[in-house]
Amino acid sequence: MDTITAYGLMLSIRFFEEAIERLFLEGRIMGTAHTCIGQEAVAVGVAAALEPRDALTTTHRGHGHFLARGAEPGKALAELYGRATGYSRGRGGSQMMMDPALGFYGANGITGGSIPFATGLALDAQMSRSGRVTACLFGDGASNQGTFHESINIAALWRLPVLYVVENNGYAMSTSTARGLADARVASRAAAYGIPGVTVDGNDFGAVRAAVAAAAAAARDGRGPALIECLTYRLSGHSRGDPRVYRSREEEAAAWKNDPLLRLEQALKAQGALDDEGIAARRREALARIEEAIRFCEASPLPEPASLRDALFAP
Ligand SMILES: Cc1ncc(C[n+]2csc(CCOP(=O)(O)OP(=O)(O)O)c2C)c(N)n1
Ligand SMILES: [Mg+2]
Repeated sequence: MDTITAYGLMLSIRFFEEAIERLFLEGRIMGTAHTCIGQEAVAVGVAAALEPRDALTTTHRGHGHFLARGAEPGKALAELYGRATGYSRGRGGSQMMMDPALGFYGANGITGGSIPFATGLALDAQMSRSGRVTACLFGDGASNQGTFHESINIAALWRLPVLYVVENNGYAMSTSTARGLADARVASRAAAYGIPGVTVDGNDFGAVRAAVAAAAAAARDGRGPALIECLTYRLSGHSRGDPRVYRSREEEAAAWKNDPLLRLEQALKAQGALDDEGIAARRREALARIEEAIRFCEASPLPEPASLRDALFAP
């Protein structure tokens, strides 16, 4: 994936998430959602480093990961609208989107729940010799769950082809990492399991892609898992309606100066890859894609009541 394509994807994710926040306020979608504004470089950096045969698991904050992996914005948004055209036929909502055809095995409402799941996918890849690498995305808060330690221990022991990618966005709900992590560097925990642990600037698309690509090559080569910590910042609130009383507006203003989109725009301009007009055109195109997705959702039907019992494990 070239950098301009990556930039277009990051813009789509940003506008998708901003649209969701607006649609909630307008009462056009219901429930709740966790947006990833400020974390787009991690999503696209990871996706850009993977092959089509690889697998990805995500968290409650997973829209960006799904879009980066190639999901159609309209079908993803239709899940939040509860429409029959959604990836999970409108039954899953924000936290239950998935598409195995994209190697995207979905989100998990249980903090840390995707970590053993991804480890199992990697065990399958090893047993079937498929050459598939699984990237498991989760947050700093999830790294305090027992599943993190249990999974990494077994993956290290069995040299499973899995990459544990932690999005250290500074917060787990209202708890800052300073208050929640005994050692602020999640990557240092890799030493306990004898696997490589690296910390990268998670707002730098190129840095994330390079770290994940190197770890994926090693995992595919039978050298086992790695722990990659991407330092970023959740510019949005935790979920819908978060008044963000646990942090100051000054802290947020400083974080906006490190916005990954701004950073990539500056880099593209410095390289001469895009000028101001090129950037404005990319922004218009991405916004138009999201507006088209909204129109698609609003024109989509709700699921038929008679289909309510379809696709259940225990009908
Ligand atoms: C087992 C479990 N405990 C608590 C929660 C409530 N909860 C939802 S999101 C969240 C914070 C997760 O923080 P982090 O892993 O850093 O992800 P982020 O929200 O920052 O993306 C918590 C505690 C939950 N969903 N599952
Ligand atoms: Mg977090």
